[in-house]
Amino acid sequence: MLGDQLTDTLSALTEANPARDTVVMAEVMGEAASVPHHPKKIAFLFSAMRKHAARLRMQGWRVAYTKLDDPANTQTIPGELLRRAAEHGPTEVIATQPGEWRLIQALEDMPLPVHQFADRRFIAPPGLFETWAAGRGQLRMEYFYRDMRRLTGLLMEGEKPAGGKWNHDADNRKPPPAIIDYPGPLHFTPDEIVTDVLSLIGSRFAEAFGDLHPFWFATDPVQAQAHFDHWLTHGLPGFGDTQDAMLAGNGFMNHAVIGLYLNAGLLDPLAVCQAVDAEYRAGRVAINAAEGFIRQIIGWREYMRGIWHHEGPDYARRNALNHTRPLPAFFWGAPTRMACVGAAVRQTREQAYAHHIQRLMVTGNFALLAGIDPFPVHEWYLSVYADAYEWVETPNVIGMSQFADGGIVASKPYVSSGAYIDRMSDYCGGCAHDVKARTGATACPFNLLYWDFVARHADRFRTNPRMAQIVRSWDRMEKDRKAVIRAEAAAFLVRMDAGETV
Ligand code: FAD
Ligand code: DLZ
Ligand code: SF4
Repeated sequence: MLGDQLTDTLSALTEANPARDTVVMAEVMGEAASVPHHPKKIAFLFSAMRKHAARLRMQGWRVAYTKLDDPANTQTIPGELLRRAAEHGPTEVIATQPGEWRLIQALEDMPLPVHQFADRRFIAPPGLFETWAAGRGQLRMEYFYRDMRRLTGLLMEGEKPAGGKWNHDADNRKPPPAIIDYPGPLHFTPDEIVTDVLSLIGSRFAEAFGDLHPFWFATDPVQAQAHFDHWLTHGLPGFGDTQDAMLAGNGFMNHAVIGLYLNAGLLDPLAVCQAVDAEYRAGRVAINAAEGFIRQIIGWREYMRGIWHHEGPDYARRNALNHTRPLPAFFWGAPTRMACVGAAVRQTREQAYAHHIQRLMVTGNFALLAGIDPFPVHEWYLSVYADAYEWVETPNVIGMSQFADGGIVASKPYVSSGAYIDRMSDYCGGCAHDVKARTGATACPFNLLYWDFVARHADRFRTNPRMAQIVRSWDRMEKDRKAVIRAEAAAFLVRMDAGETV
């Protein structure tokens, strides 16, 4: 049972027999250091794993649990399975398919029979996405989502969508209000188990990017549910209205901050959607809040799982736009003069969290505009967020954010100039760059790089219906102005690559 498989109804458990089988769980450097995970993420997983092991024992399971600092620890998942196999003499391993191709392969390569059962913790039954995708030219989330609404009955009135239309996203793109009522996620004081884990992680991962303290995450299903209930009452009502907005002084806005709990198995995706559906039906929240949230889970989350599985192991290495620039040091906390990027990275370092628009339209947007190699971008996202696992992170980064899959997930690249960030946040007021300046010494880098990106990829995007108009604007721009933009963008990138503070 892996660190993100902490669910009582996990397929490997329902296939197993407590009178015969041993549950193997292991804290290993092979996973903890597979990428430089944020210390809060490792502390969260190890705490939740230890508590889950204790619960399983109470339920009558025999659990062989390896702590990270156990001298006998082989420090890999296959190594621990083999060590436990030698101790307990089993004939086979029963597993739930991991959410990372590297581990699926490692289990397949074991010198023991390993049965990898489908992960049934998703709302779509195994195989549904493949059936839906078969024979389709384009795999657009919106159509998959509508089928998921029909399948689950969530926000449905008979055959029709509640509120009269399927998608209320147009109501969820408002600039930030001056005040957010929601006080943010519930904080949990570390208990004895968590405190032990924190001292282990503090000593073993002291050099890693990310602040371990203060540590406030929920680490068991009861706490995760208490946090979700708190958000349902206080956060959900404003979720739609503030969904895309960003404030320098509020990293969480009305977001649910449940990705880490859903992905590790502490919350159930269908149950959280049913709770939101009930709030809407009781008249306590507007349709744009309820629909906006439910779409993220039964739409985007399920669709991303399907894409990851459908596209296979080479997906993380896609690079449709042939971007090759190394990831700048400011992604790892080096100073930057860009207030928006600085705020998103700082919050990521402090909380192992940034909300969707910060990930997509600040850090992701910058990486795409600057032509950064998508593979290190993918490794960065996989490392720094507490909710990041390959199955959900790669379709979001390689597909949605970096357009590196050539347009499977996104019908156009998610790029914008500084104007979008200015409209949706209060970052620009405190920035050394001038968001209104398109060229010149003070020009916002997003403005320069936006047109440079359009120019570099004009041939590819001229035939894209959603990009053609922008390419035409570039084509029509005066020659001298184009030359200035391209020269200034190039000079910016040279300074950035040289490690200057930009
Ligand atoms: P909320 O905004 O409150 O949304 C509720 C839930 O909806 C989330 O917890 C999540 O389970 C689901 N959801 C929302 N958007 C998406 C999406 N695009 N894909 C899948 N599920 C979604 N999400 C991850 O779970 N893990 C990742 O590693 C991850 N990497 C991302 C990288 C990039 C570049 C981008 C643009 C998005 C990424 N996302 C990822 C999606 C999304 O940003 C996070 O799910 C969300 O920010 C988590 O915070 P929350 O729980 O407060 O979400
Ligand atoms: C992310 C992670 C980390 C940091 N550590 C462990 C670990 O020590 N033991 C474990 O079983 N799982 C860990 N995980 C989660 C796995 O990396 C995850 O199961 C795969 O990436 C598939 O999603
Ligand atoms: Fe970001 Fe540009 Fe605004 Fe500065 S001016 S915060 S770099 S968008």
